[in-house]
Amino acid sequence: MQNIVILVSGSGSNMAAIVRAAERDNWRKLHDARIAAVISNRPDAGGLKLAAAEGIRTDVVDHKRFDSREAFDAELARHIDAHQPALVVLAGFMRILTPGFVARYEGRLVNIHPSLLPAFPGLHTHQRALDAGCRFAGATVHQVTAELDFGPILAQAVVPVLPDDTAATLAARILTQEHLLYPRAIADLLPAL
Ligand code: NHR
Ligand code: GAR
Repeated sequence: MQNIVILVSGSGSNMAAIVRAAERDNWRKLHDARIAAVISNRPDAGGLKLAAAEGIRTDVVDHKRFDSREAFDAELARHIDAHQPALVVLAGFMRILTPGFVARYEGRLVNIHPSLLPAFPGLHTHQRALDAGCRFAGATVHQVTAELDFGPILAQAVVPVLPDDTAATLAARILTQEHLLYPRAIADLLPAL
């Protein structure tokens, strides 16, 4: 069985899209894969309730209880490794990960970032795309490496920027595409793991 562990920090809509795609497309039969657990660094993340409602195991490793990134990442890795994952998926996960953590999961750690990388790594991507006058924006699924939002690109989706867009309207248009893109990119990756 290929176990997938999903890390979230917020509302978890990408996580929910992956869970629904796994059910709809029967990843159990097709890829011998399942979503084994959803882990959040925030106890109040909406994604935890969504996952629990789907019958998925949930877990919290609160980064505020640790005084270094290394200590947080070590505890996070311990909770992840309990599920012996073939793949670790960042879905709106908001903590930068240490090089040691990234090395542990090399080749089986992926992220979705709400910009057309290599443009706009880091935070506040939608406002930065608007400020730059971009006519197109989008999302990127990439392998996670030690360098933030810089790992090999696996898939991208493009949306137009419309004249009256705000960061919020652009984010919503991109998020709709993320929900299609991320499950597809993961399904494409599973046979290679
Ligand atoms: N870690 C590594 N090593 N490499 C990547 O490519 C990573 C990563 C951790 C998270 C997601 C990423 C995104 O898609 C991601 C990619 C958080 C921050 C950030 O600045 C930046 C990028 C991403 C996620 N976080 C602040 C921090 O100090 C905290 C912000 C907050 O809590 O709201 O960790 O954009
Ligand atoms: C998504 O747009 C995701 O790409 C982005 O946050 C949103 C999370 O939504 N990720 C980052 O900005 C990572 N730094 P979700 O929790 O509903 O999936």
